Amino acid sequence: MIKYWLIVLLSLSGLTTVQSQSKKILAPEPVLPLPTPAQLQWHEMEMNAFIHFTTNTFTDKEWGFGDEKEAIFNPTQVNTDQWAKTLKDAGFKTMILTCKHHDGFCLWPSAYTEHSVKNSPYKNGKGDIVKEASTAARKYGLKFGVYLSPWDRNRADYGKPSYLTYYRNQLKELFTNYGDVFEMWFDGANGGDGYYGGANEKRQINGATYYDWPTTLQQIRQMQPNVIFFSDAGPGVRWVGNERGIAGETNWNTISDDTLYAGKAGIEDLLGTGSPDGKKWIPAEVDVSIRPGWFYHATEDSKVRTPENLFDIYLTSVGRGSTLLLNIPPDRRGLFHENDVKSLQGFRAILNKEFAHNIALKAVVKASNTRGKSATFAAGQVTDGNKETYWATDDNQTTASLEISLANPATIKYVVLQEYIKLGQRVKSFTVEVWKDGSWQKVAEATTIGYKRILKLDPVETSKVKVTINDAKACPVISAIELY
Ligand code: FUL
Repeated sequence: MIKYWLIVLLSLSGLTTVQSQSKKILAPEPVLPLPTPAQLQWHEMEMNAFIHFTTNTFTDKEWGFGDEKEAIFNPTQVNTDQWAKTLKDAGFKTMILTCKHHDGFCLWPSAYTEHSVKNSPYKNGKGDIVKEASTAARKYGLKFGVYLSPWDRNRADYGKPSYLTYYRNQLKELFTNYGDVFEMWFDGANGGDGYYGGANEKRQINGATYYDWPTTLQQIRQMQPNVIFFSDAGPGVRWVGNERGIAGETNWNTISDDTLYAGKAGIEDLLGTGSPDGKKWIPAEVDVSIRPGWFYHATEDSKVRTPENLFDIYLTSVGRGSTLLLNIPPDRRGLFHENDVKSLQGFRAILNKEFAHNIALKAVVKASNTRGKSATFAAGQVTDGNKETYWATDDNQTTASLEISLANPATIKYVVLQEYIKLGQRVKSFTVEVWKDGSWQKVAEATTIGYKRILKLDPVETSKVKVTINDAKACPVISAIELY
């Protein structure tokens, strides 16, 4: 009787193991480290947008010196709904705004400086771009993120301890007055010449110690516990090491933070690839601009990335297990320029066309090994259209293959794979073959999968596709394979 109640209690509490006929087969042990729930959410978003807007938009600079007059910030047709709607329609999930760039001009009426929109002609000093952008983001179902440049070329006390108080006070304003902040972006540019309240000099700070980041992050977490921190070193997400839109072909979400710190030279490759034995889950974020510059310059109206180029970037970012952070800078009117909007629409059209129909959905799949021969971990879980179910092998099995049989022969251009990263990132290498002219022919070979991997093939007609995991840190755990 006692035993019976124990079993009932266990099953009610959800502690029961997975059932396979009469035998219980346990799910694989996780491979550490694991993503936090907020990081998981970040992975699932796939495409986020950056918005660079400040006095630079009006001075044609990329890095304002800090001596720009507030009067030059004069956009006459700001329409943050246009930003948000354009982004939403293109499939973006977040809007991260440069609330303050290196020049120090604040897009909101901060109580701690005169160098802000409140002294500009914009809405006669009554405007607040941070409020307008965050409100529009929410209206269109986008999350909101903030960029607050640590380097401030306007502030007289930049480099002194009092500047930290100023910086933290501003974070307090941003994290308490504008609703939920999904991501906080700390760029790595630091120190150098600037206006500095009229000093007009060069100031160097020690990037590793001056900002006392642990204290700042703790203060932010007290206001908003789930915010994702971006910096070269994380701790939420890391820089990918370049601004060209390219993640490593091998891309581990894991890295050890003692190999990193903001501004450390020569680690670009490591940032792109991560390390298989990394002690922390700090995935790479691919930040890149739709134009050559981060800010709007009329001379670059003809240099907006084409839809095809944006799609290539999608493949080298999202398609390599990363998240794309694409910058679209508003122009002097305060609108996304027509060329940028057109390009984003074209990009969306390509995505819709290329990934219109998953040929593998509900297809029959056979595995060379299935964990405990359990239906719960069976091969068919990769084609069931549900990311929460997965195929897994027995614990000692780090090599295994899946054979997908299509109902009718079809031409395949893309293979999309996903690992069930809630149990850690595992796959080190895999191969894709297709059945052609009576034999298996290799069409692709790659290393990591992670949250998502997209392989572009030379289009090939086939009725069977075989994916072989050649090596993994532990038994593979694959939640999806799609064919397009
Ligand atoms: C860098 C900055 O220096 C650039 O101006 C831009 O904001 C880029 C996204 O981050 O650190």
